[in-house]
Amino acid sequence: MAFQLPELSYPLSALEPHIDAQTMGIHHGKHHAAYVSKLNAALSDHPQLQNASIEELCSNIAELPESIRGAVRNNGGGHFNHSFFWTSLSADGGGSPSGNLAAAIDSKFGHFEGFCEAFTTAAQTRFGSGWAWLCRSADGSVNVCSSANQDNPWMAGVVDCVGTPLLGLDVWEHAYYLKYQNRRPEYVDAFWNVVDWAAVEARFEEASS
Ligand code: MN3
Repeated sequence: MAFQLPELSYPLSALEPHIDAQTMGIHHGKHHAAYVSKLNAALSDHPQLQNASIEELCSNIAELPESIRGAVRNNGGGHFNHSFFWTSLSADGGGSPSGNLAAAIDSKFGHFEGFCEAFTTAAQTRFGSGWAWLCRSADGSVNVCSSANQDNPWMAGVVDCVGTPLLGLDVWEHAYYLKYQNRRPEYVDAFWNVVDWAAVEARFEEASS
């Protein structure tokens, strides 16, 4: 089939104690896997769409046949978002960014702590299920936003987020409930310890080139 569940580049327990192995196993092996299989099912009668990248599918949601638009929005969004999330995290993560990304963050938010505060607010105030994002705008500046469900910043015109996603945080309960139950703020605090800033900086540089 067109899309496949990507392997994690680290063991399920790598992000302990911040994100626990049981959550990682279910999140990747069950939730993400289900988005991939439902996306493939939605595209099964549309071979011309099976060679598109997941970013292209997300970017063209509004042009997709109506019969599969909702399924691709939810499950294609879910596939992109989770693939992106896994590669935003590292056992050696945490700290803060450097270089051009750090400069863009300082320019927008005053300092790194100002960015963390804005991102945390976006994550905490997203009602129900969704994602918080750091994006790069076309002018090279960065911004923070959040999206509902499995929407993402590639879905221009469909969501309020603007730009190329650099960092995303899953705030669905399935991402934290086993360890943190209803305590989303503790999960968001823990997330900062596993952010792979080298990966986020590389995305910023790629979007800038
Ligand atoms: Mn999730």
